[in-house]
Amino acid sequence: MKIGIILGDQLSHSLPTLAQLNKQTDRLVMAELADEARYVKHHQQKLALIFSAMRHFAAELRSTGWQVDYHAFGEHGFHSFESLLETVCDGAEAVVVTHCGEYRLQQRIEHHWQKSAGVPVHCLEDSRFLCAADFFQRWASGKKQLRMEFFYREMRRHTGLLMEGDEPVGGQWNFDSSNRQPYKGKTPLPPVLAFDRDEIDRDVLALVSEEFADHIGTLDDFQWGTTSAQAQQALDHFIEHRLPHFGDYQDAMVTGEDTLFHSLLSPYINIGLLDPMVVCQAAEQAYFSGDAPLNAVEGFIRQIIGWREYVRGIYWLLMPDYAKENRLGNDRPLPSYYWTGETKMHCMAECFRNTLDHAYAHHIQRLMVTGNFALLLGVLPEAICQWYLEVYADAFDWVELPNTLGMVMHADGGYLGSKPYAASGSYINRMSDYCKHCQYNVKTASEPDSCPFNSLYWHFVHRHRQQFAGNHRMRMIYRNLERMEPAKVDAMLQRAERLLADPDAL
Ligand code: FAD
Ligand code: DLZ
Ligand code: SF4
Repeated sequence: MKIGIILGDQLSHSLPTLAQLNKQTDRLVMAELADEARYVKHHQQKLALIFSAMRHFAAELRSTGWQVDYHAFGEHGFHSFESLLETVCDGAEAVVVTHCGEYRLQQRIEHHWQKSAGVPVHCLEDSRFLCAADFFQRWASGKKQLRMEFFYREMRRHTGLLMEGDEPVGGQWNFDSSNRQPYKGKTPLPPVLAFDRDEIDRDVLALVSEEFADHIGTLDDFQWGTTSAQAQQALDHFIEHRLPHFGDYQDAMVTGEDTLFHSLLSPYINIGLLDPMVVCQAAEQAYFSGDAPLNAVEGFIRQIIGWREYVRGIYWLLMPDYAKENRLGNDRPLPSYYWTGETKMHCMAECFRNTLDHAYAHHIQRLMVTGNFALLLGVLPEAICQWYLEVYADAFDWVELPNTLGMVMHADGGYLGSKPYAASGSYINRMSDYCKHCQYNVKTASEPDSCPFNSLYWHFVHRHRQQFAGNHRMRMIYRNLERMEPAKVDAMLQRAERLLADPDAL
């Protein structure tokens, strides 16, 4: 008899562990563990999603004939996988597990599990990704800097998505330049998708509110699907109501509109309830049937077969050293409003509200508002990485870390992206209505009520001159700084210094 351990983000019927085992003779083990639930203080909705989806998945497995031992939180004495293995492996000949998404836990699987289990542990490659780790290594080897765009083209060829022979459909690989419209309210927003809650959901919500009340966020507006059928409903809903406008408004932000035309599919894909290729094929089909335009479908598919696979490749290529990178030498703590949401900066307050209420923020909110601000401030990468890992329902180390440390903080020296995504308030003003509702003035930089992003942006550019002046993509920015009147530059830098002395006051 073999034991298959299924982790909380391995909720796929196509999981290699299942293919390797025999329903009749082997047993599956799943456990809600204190060490996993508490090693960072995950948002309450993230915990509820993972536990409820795990319980539903165990029930689905049982209904298809698997023998599953499920250990619910508080109903067993194991705090870690090691203590679980010490007990559940009696009489087993081996343990089977699929490669974990996190370096921390994978290390434990490789170096500690066998000792605890007392039998061999077989770790299988995770076939649910579209790019195998060794393919990425071959592609990356010998390159000083990696560029997502070239990796993405390889992935288009590899998957055949939106391809006509060896050529991209529409004659162009990337339609990003058509995906930068602000949202002015002309296109109606998509209808809301709500899921019925069952007893499993109710039990888990009660458990999380009792046991994890000290974790960030609330459960009041828990809207995530927790079964593979609900995840499929979310996909269908996205394809019909959101995908047609996904491209146009991909970078837009609007007060009170927390999702716009984004898919909200990342948690389902990351925990295994949806297969990334199935998601992309559904989007591709919408293009071929004339239900969604090419800029939307290409933009969406690029996020999944491009960015998602690219950051995973980088993670496994560079861990564990990657997590320690801090090439800009940042050391500031995270201001308290990252936890409370209470700040006068309206753009930040909106992103924090979405984060606290839904364990969600869309990409531009993460990258250009809360991330950009942490970059401009010079926050210690480790602190901001931990925050992103805790607060989002879709956050797992393999995807969160390269996005935060590489894309947002540029702490890897530009290995992941060629230039930092630093921006002043003008970018936020162009892409949103936030500045209209803000106490700060986005048009000025050195007055007492000036937008903090403005002076901090120029302070960032000025203090990192040595790192970035030679970067051809930043040449124009340094030219602009040089052309400014010295008195104006001084006033901006002085204002930035005052803000940096007490960022919590903003
Ligand atoms: P959509 O805008 O609808 O995009 C479609 C899909 O593309 C997503 O569901 C996701 O699977 C994929 N995708 C898009 N962008 C990325 C990206 N940069 N990296 C990987 N996949 C991408 N995504 C996570 O899944 N988990 C994280 O922990 C995470 N942390 C992030 C931290 C920071 C600082 C930043 C800037 C981005 C992070 N992202 C993360 C990427 C992205 O913001 C989310 O995938 C996206 O916002 C999820 O919402 P959605 O499903 O509505 O996405
Ligand atoms: C994130 C998470 C949480 C919160 N809880 C559990 C759990 O109780 N049991 C479990 O098997 N997995 C959990 N996970 C996921 C793992 O901590 C880990 O992040 C992923 O397996 C990494 O790929
Ligand atoms: Fe944000 Fe500045 Fe605009 Fe206020 S003025 S919303 S702080 S960008």
